[in-house]
Amino acid sequence: MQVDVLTLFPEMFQGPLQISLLKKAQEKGLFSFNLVNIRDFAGDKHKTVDDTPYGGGPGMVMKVAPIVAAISKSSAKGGPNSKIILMCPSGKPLTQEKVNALAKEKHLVILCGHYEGVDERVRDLVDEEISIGDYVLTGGEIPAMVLIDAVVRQIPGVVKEEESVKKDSFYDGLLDYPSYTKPEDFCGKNVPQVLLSGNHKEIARWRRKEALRRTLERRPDLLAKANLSAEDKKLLDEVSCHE
Ligand code: 4G1
Repeated sequence: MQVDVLTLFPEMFQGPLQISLLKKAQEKGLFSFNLVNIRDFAGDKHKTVDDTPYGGGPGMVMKVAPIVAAISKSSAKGGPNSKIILMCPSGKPLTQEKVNALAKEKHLVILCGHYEGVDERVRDLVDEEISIGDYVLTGGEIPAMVLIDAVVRQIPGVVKEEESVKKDSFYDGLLDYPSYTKPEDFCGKNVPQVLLSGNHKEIARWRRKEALRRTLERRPDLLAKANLSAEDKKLLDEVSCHE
């Protein structure tokens, strides 16, 4: 997958995309990203990329022409396979379902707004508008990084064990079970006995039950949407009866 990021602040991406899993994914040739500075597409000698809003009001609006030029260049490179995404608070909420769908794309062009946002006429060139949540941010750059992180780890071969992707939170709509590593006793806080038992069937049952317990207690909204087996319902019964 090729990802073009269109932004006024390309430096913001240099850290997060060049460490850990995202770095390895690039080394394996599974993913590459290209930072495009929208300022390079400004038409005047002062490299103007923003201006005051028509109608008045505070802040600056990103100009349409430099963005259109930047998108045109990126999508020409990607041919008909380019998906143009605008990160913005009025977009569709990002979900794991959306992430999994985007992981199948060949070329993503991700546009990040800044200041008070982009000129409304930019939206005509965009395939999808996506939001990572309801809070005020200074720009779409961090949301773009969130999207890239989530999408890249769903590309086959990026995460070593296919297992670990499947076991992750939200794959089956539940939260994670509690995890422990050495030592067995930390200041009198002990690892649950079942995890030391070596009984894999019991361990799997305990983990499923704790994942269900946690989801019930913390995110009942997720539980309502999850696909639960008959066994899950039994475990859930045990959890809610013995509080
Ligand atoms: C109104 C949040 C404005 C913000 C209502 C999630 C937020 C991009 C996102 C804002 C942004 C709410 C996102 C707000 C984002 C122009 C530049 C828009 C920054 C901008 C709840 C500022 N997911 N926010 N406006 O934060 O880009 O993707």
